[in-house]
Amino acid sequence: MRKTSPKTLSILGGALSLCLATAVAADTLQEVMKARNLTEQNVIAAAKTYVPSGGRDEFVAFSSGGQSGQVIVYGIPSMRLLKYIGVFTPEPWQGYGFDAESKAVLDEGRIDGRDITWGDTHHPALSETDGVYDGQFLFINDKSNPRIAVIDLKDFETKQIVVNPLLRNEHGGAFVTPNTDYIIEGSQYPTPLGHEFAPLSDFNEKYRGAITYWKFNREKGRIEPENSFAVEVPPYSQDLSDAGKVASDGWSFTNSFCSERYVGGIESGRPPFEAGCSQKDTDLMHVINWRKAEQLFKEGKAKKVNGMAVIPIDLAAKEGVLFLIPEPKSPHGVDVSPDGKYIIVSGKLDSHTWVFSWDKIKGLIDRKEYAEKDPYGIPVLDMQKSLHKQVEVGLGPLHTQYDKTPCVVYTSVYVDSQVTKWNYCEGKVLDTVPVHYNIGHLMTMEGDSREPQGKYLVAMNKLAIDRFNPVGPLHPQSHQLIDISGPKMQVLYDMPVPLGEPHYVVAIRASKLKPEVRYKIGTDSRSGEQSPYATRAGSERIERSGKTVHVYGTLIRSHITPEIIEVNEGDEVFVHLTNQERAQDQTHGFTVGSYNVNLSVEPGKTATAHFVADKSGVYPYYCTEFCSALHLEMEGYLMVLPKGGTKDQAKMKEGATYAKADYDKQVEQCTATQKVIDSVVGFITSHNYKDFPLVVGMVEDATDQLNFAVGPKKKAEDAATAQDWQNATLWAQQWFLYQVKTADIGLRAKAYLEQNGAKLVTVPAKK
Ligand code: K7E
Ligand code: CUA
Repeated sequence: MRKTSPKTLSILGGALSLCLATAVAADTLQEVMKARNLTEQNVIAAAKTYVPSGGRDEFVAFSSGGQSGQVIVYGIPSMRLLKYIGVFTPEPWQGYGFDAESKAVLDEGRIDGRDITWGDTHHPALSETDGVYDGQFLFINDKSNPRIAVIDLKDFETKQIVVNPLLRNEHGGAFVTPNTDYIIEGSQYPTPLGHEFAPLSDFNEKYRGAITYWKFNREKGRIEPENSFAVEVPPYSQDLSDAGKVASDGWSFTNSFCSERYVGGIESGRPPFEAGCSQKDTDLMHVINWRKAEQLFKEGKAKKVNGMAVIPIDLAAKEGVLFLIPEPKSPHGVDVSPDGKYIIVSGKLDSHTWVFSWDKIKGLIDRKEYAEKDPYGIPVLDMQKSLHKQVEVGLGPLHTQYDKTPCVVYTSVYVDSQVTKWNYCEGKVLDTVPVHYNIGHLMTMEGDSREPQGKYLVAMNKLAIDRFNPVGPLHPQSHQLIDISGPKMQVLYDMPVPLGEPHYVVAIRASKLKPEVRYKIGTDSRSGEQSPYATRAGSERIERSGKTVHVYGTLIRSHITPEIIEVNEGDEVFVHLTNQERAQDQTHGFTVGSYNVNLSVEPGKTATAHFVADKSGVYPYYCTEFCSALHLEMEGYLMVLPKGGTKDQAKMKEGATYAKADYDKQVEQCTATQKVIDSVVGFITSHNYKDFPLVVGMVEDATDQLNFAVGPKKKAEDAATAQDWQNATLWAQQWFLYQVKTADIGLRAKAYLEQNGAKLVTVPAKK
């Protein structure tokens, strides 16, 4: 017969009294609104963004981290921060830039032999399959130091950084072609290509831009520089890019903002750049047939510049690779429609947004109907003949994103601080909403893919004056969430972003992301390969050869093996640590103070700390993640012996503190704990726990922990037989610790089952 245990009763009683207490203490909605001075609109906005405790967001956003050189991950609609991903900048929590493996990734981003430990990240791009986000990879550019990084969304880690060997800076990246064959990176400020010098007097002749098409190998998850190429372009100061899709697949578009080719010199009395770069009424959009350029590259017709294949301007012009079209003055943003039939460009100094028609452009190109040639011999198409519509959307329009509803778009309007919703097919404005303040990019859910999802829009505002609690002259950035599901846009939430100036964000339906929770044991997470230093429990060792010391160690709740490491002053030390855990979220850290060492070793991962022990002394090391009740005891000593020191300085004297009575007491405790474990196991196995994958994982973990207790138990009993009460007591203590870990996980699993309505399947066996 099944009886409700007294323990269950007391838990039930606790829950009941909690309910009653809530009912008594809670205010009504009206009272809360009054006390907090909230309007009905506010409450509706709150309800639209609120995700209850334990709930999930519908979309996951990847935001550029601006000058932080990182990527910020947050959920939509809750705007809750989920992660920072270290990309161009060391990120201590993830050990990124602190373990030898990630240092190798950051080293790929060195320029001219110099470490570049930050990045000006602007545009993240998600990998696409057939123009639709597939959730596999994320790419992001560094504007200041022309680089592209590859982040694998299996573990949200940066795997590769490539440096553009042609450019000194860029802006039109990262944008992917519809099957992620190429990642586009366009130049910004013109320079001589290939990192060369040329005097400014040769600006028109020697200074250039280049649109680079980095080949991406999806199987390897890496960019292949040897299979990548660039198209040389005039010194027009290229800005943003976008890849054509569907109708315009095989083409890409890049705008420019200083086709005047003006060079300032304010200090010598010349009018500044800003004046000279806005003389003309129009700038020039670059239209590039990258498929044709790829063919020329494969035929060996590209020339090599600093190791990169480049299609020169004259070849590009002759072979129908490169065309120009006048576009609104000082544009910022070129956005291809989901069907690829329209290209929308906004001029910062024009209140109109221009809609170009791909059909018209393609017709002009096919008929070789050119208005003129630019000074470099590039065919220029007639503006009016390429245009579909010009629409007045407000002062200082910048970027455009697409809605789920065909023909509907949203444009950020910088000077007017607003988002304008409009119909580009018919050319009419539908709605506007103020944002706070001076919006740069904006982003709709999957809004730059072939299948925009509508629903929400994020406005990335440059200025946050008066929006948040003041924190000094450097204000946070402001991301505003806007509901776009109805005919009228509604601002729902202001999120301060305190980590650099994010420029662009992309958001993907959360269900498309399938990140892993653990690594295969011994994985070098930065390369994705099995680490040559992977170490299994039981094979930990310290190997020396001359002045080099390799420590092969393991981490598991709650100890680091080895616990004493002895080296000589001046030794080069490698500490390779493998986390033996299979349980979710059981990350261990590792630091050696004063040596700038900090690792993050997630379950299954192998990471290496590398340093020269150049100062003798005693250096405690420890785990930096609060991983378990005995976390503080997850410690050890690095003994750096002074020159000329003797070996036994790291030896310990054994004391004999414990007697038989201590041992017996410890064993008694172990026996009592085992009873608790048995009852928890009884509860779990009598329920349908196998229907709960999370609990299955916990049960595996608990079983592991209990199996670990077997060895210490045997050692304790052997020592007791030999009447070595000191070691018998200590090993019995270790046996107990594994039991505690087992019970801890078991109780968590039990609570989860209770809270999630697990059903009784068998009657627990009577003990
Ligand atoms: Cu894509 Cu800031 Cu509009 Cu760069 S952005 S500047
Ligand atoms: Cu491992 Cu704390």
